[in-house]
Amino acid sequence: MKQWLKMMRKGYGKKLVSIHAWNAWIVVILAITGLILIGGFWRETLGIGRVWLKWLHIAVGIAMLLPVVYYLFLASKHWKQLRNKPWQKANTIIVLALLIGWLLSGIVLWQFKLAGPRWSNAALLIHDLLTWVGLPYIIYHSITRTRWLKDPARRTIQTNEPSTQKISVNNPADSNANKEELDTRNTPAATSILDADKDSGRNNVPNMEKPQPVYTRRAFIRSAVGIGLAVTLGPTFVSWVGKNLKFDNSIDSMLETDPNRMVPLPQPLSSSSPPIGGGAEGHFRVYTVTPIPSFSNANWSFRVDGLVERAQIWNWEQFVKLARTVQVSDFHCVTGWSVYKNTWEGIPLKHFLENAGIKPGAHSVKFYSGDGVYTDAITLEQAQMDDIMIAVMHDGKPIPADLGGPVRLVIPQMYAYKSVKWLNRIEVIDSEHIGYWEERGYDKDAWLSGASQRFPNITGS
Ligand SMILES: Nc1nc2c(c(=O)[nH]1)N[C@H]1C(S)=C(S)[C@@H](COP(=O)(O)O)O[C@H]1N2
Ligand SMILES: [Mo]
Repeated sequence: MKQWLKMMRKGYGKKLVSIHAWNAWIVVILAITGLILIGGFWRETLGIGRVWLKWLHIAVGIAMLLPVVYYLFLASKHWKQLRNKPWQKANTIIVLALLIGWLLSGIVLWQFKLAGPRWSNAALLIHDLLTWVGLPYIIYHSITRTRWLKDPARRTIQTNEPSTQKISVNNPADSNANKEELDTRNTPAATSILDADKDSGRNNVPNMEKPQPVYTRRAFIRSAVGIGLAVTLGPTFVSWVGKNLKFDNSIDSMLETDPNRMVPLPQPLSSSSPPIGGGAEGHFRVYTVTPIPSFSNANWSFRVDGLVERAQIWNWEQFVKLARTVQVSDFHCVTGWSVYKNTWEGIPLKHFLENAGIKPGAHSVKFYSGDGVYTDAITLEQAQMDDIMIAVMHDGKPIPADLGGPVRLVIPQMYAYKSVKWLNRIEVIDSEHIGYWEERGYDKDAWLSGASQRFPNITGS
């Protein structure tokens, strides 16, 4: 074991440098892929490419274990070397904590089905927070270190040979300029590095330090970080902060600035206001593949048509008069966030289908969004689940445009990409229909893990 550790630590300084370089590249790849994954802007452009990108992000994320674990073997030695450098110590701790935090929360996100919604929700928040705190920190670190690295004698990690070090220590001009470095060299830790290097037998030949290839470092930072940031970080950061850090009353503030102009507003049933169980827990991330559409009585209608006996169309005044029911359900996005205990008030899908009368030959029920782009579908059999709701209210209030108002679909037994926002048409069709995200690689059946217990004869188990 001791022998093996010694092996691991051979050429300690050079190893640290290459671990650092590897790790830097890994972080750059993770940052770029991760930011593209979060960024709403790229969702539509990428389509199924986004699924590949997610796997790349996961694979590279796991690969990050290698430099991190390797570093831990060298850590005690590095630590001694840093003993008089509190800032660099702090930096090392911060970076390690970030990497380990990203790794652990990333593993939970990767295995979100195993972890369950509560864990993955927490992991997602941690993963994002670490990103918005950690990434600027790391960028700052790289940029400040670039300048600092121009002077090889001031490096934290010493790769140069002892003979060179001795010369520079004895050079008064140099030692004045690099007082910080002097301290390190005089510590026992520095001596032990010399010993280790002697073991390796490379020191017999005095070896002058080569000038550091600073340009690679600078090019690295300029190109990789610069491009990555410009393209992704700016706009994504602003919108992430805007949408996800409004923790309290975010729905209320959405309603205050709601672009929808529906008259009259729906009035909640008593079981919906106050909401059953105290209201929703968690917050919705506003997802949309189009700009958020807005509606008024003049441009809003709702229709049920296709393979039905009685096709029908409602305007808003008629639609708000339809009898509604109330239900409480959880809402799960397939990317790992959830909102629990939503009190939805609306019309069960079953009512619309029963009133319209299904014609023979019908196979699926297709849902259209008023954004003109998004659609999805479920089979006629799946449409029999009595908790599928055409929702008009959430927690006793109108649904804001951001969350799909004035009317959105809610399918509690499936992932939320089935829950079409700005729903304005239900069509009964004779074949299956591949929905917006299914076309881009998502599962056609979006069952949640518990669905087969709740609807055994529909989920087929
Ligand atoms: N019209 C439309 N409906 C949509 C989407 C969308 O982009 N456009 N995204 C779906 C996805 S993937 C999720 S997770 C939920 C998000 O709902 P929210 O934006 O209200 O949080 O809406 C679903 N319905
Ligand atoms: Mo989603």
